[in-house]
Amino acid sequence: MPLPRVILTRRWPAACEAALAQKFELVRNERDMPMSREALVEALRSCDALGATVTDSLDAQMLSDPDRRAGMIGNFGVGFNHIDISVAEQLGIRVSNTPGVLTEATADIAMMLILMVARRAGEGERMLRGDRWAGWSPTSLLGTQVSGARLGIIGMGRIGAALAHRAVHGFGMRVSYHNRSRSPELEAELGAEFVSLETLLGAADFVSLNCPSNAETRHLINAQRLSLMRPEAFLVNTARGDVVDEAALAAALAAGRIAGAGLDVYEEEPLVYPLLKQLENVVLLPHQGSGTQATREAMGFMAAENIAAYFEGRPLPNSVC
Ligand code: 8YV
Repeated sequence: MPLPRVILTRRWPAACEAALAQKFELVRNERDMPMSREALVEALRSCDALGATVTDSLDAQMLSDPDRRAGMIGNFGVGFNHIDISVAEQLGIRVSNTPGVLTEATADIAMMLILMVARRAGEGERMLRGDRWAGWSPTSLLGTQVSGARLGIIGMGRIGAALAHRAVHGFGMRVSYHNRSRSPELEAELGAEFVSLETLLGAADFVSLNCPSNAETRHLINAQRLSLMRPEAFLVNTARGDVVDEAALAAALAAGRIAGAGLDVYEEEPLVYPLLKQLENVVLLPHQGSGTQATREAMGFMAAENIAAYFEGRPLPNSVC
C-alpha cells in the first residue's frame, strides 16, 4: 500500500519533518515561501493531509473543490481563523491545532511588548544604532513604570492567564480581565478582577489582547473603543491582527489619543499599516509570539501526532473539527 501523502505548506523544524517522513510520503515546500491560492488548491488536490500554517488562507471555495483529495488539515499553530472551520466540518474535513505548547513563549512576547513600549526600548535602540545617542541624561527617553501598573487582559484563555501570572508575580501588576466566562481560580490566586470591556478599557494602563479571532472579535478594538482608553495607556496585541482596526489604531496613536502600542500581529500580514511604521511610540514585531526553537518543535510534533492519529484511525488529540 502506498504511504499517505502529506504536503507541508512551509518548512517545519527539521526534527518534525524527519518524524513525518518516517511515516508518510512527505512533500516539503523547499522555498519556504507562502503558497499562492492556486498552489494551495493544487496541494489539496494532490495530498491526503495538509500541514498548514497561519500563512495559508483556506476558504470555503477551496475546501469545497470537488477535486479535493485532502481529508485532514494539521495546523501548525493554535489559531485557526485562516481556515473556514464551519465548511470543513460540513464536508467532514478533519482539522487539528496545537494548543498549550506555545502558551509560555507567547505570554513572554506579550510581557516583552509591554516592557518595550513602556520603556521606549525600540526608540532607544534606534537612537543608539543611528549614532544619535549623546550620552546619559537625567531626562532623556523617560518611559512609563510597568511595576504596579494596571493590566487589562481581553481574553483570559491559556495565554491570557500565563501573561497574568507574569504580570502579578513578576511585576506586581494589578490585573483586570474581560472574557466570555469568569475564572474564579485566577481571581482567587492573582486577585484578578472581572470587568466589562468598557470598564477595562477605561481603567487599564496596559491593554493586552489575548482573545481568538472570530466574527465577534473582528475589529473589537475600533475607533470608539480606543477613545475609551486613557491617553497614558498602551495597547499590546499578540492575538490576531484583525482584532484591531489598524487604521483606527494608527490614527489614535498619531493623534496622541493613546500613549503607544506593541504589536506582534497585523491585519494583512506581512503588510503593516504604513503610518504605524512611522510612529516612534509603536513597537512592531514580525509575528514572533511562538518563535522559540523548543516551542516550534513542540508545535510541529503535536501537529505531526494529529496527522498520524488521523491515518491510524485514532481520535485526533487536538481536534478542532
Ligand atoms: C504560530 C500563532 O506561529 O499559533 C498561533 O496561532 O499565532 C503563532 O504562534 C503561527 O500561527 C503558525 O501557524
